[in-house]
Amino acid sequence: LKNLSLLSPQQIELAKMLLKEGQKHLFDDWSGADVDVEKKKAFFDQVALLDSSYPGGLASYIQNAKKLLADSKAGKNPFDGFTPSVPSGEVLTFGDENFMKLEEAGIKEARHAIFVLVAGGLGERLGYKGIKLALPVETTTGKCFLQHYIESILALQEASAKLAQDELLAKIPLVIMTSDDTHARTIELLDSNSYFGMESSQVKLLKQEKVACLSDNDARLALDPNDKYKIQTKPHGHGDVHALLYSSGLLEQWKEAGRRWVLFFQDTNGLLFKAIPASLGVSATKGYTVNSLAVPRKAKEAIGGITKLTHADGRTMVINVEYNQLDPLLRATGHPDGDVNDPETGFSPYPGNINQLILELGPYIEELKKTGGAIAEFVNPKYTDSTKTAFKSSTRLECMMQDYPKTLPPSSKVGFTVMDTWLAYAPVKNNPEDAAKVPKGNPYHSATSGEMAIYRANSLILRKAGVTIAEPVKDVFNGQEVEVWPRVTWSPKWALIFKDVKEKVNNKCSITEKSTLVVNGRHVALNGLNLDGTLNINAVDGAEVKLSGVVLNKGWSLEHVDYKDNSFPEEIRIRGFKIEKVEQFEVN
Ligand code: UGB
Repeated sequence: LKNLSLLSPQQIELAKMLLKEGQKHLFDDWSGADVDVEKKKAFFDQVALLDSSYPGGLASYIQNAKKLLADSKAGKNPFDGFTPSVPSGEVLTFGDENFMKLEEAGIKEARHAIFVLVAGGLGERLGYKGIKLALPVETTTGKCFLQHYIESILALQEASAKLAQDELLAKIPLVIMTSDDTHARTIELLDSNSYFGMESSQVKLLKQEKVACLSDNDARLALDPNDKYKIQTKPHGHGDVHALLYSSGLLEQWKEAGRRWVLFFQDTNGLLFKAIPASLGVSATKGYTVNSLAVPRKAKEAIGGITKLTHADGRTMVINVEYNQLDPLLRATGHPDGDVNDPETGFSPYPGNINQLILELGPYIEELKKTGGAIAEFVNPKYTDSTKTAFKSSTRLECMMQDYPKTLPPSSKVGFTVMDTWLAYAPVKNNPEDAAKVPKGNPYHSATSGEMAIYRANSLILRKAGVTIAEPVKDVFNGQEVEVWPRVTWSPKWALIFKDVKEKVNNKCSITEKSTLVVNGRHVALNGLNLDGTLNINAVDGAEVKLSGVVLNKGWSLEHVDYKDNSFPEEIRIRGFKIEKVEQFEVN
């Protein structure tokens, strides 16, 4: 290395650091100083990037890895000394007086919000090649997740500014965390759709970097099998979002501008914005510095459980325990059956984490100043045998955004809000084959169930507002039995909260099971409308539309599609049906 005149002083320091941290093997196959000069430069560029994108630098990463790998080898329990118990939080019932009050409080607060969408993950489990943000939420309108999210934030922005009669904070910022896997395609999706109506300056993209892979228990960095001048890298997890936000400097700017809440959310939950106003209302009225949104959880369901952990020394915290750790933790602490449903409710007593966090901005910044955004990490090596001396393939450190409360002082107000699953949570994560294998009664978390959940929620909300909605029928798509409700969709500007819906429909309306209703417009009132078929309403802003009477036509039907049938596009195959548009009534 000394002979390499190509090295800058900074690179020489990085080389020394690598040697000090036991990484000499990286250079074992390097040829003479004058060979592969460009590749060697690129190697040090990569090392510099790995160094600058990890809180504390690459040396810290290697040291943390050594410690976590030693703990893993020793079989150390990450919850050693802690006893789990069921925490208490806010349990909300959709549509009651308390819920509606919280929704209004949430709308009021929305103008102080910042939304942060973590979208660096690729849909590997889903078996979809594109970015998940580009997938349709439902195929009646075909709107993609990103469009739905942006339209929801814009509607919140407008409703909140109107309530406060204040334009000062009007533009709600949206941060999107991307990765090398999703960055370019996210920009392309935004650009080619004029940011779905949002001002481009409102959207900030922060790209997370991957971390170095580790090839053994000594945390020796793994080289790319095809390139001896490149370190192999893998994603570090959604926990990166905190360090990225901190180092961007954006949080301080927003705090100065009067913002108060940071709302984190995931890439494919089409129901989420139905739960946002009330949960933000809970944060504001309860003064929670951390508020996690949760849903009732079936035992062993593949979502984490929100758990109160009490240490032998008296410390307590309310934190997500991942589903693969909850069962062993319970068994080890006097619950021999582990993670099981409460026979009375049919659900696990531990609420399910849906990774929607609302953090109060001021305390969040204070905490990040202490930690630099570093989040408790874990490592999950797949060992070749029980001696745990070698790995089947390289591993890396990982981190999760919901582990943020782990470092908080005990005085912090950490709470959670439980809402019905039908209202709040329908992610699209599993491919058809895996979804079909989900134990009966547990949610599929597939493109099929994600779309059906939208129709179900909208139908149930209309029903609660007095509309007569037909009972759903059962059908099987891609091996998954689902309830098919009338295909009701509306744009967020039509209704954000239950009060909006109640004001725009009356109890003389009815919708049959075969029906499809698309409401796209602000002032559309359904006043004694009897729908048996498809009705598509598009109203420009300012138009006042009142609909009554009977709409009867052949409507739109769902045609089965097999996921193995390559003649259909991937986004159709993964849901197992296609909408056949036979006949509709359109109001423009
Ligand atoms: N993501 C990133 O932005 N970067 C990454 O490096 C990785 C992911 P997954 P996961 O709600 O159902 C979480 O892979 O991590 C984004 C919780 O840990 O879909 O397996 C990615 O783009 C779990 O407790 O989920 O499980 C996506 O938007 C439970 O709540 C998001 O992070 C579960 O979500 C989540 O990534 C759930």
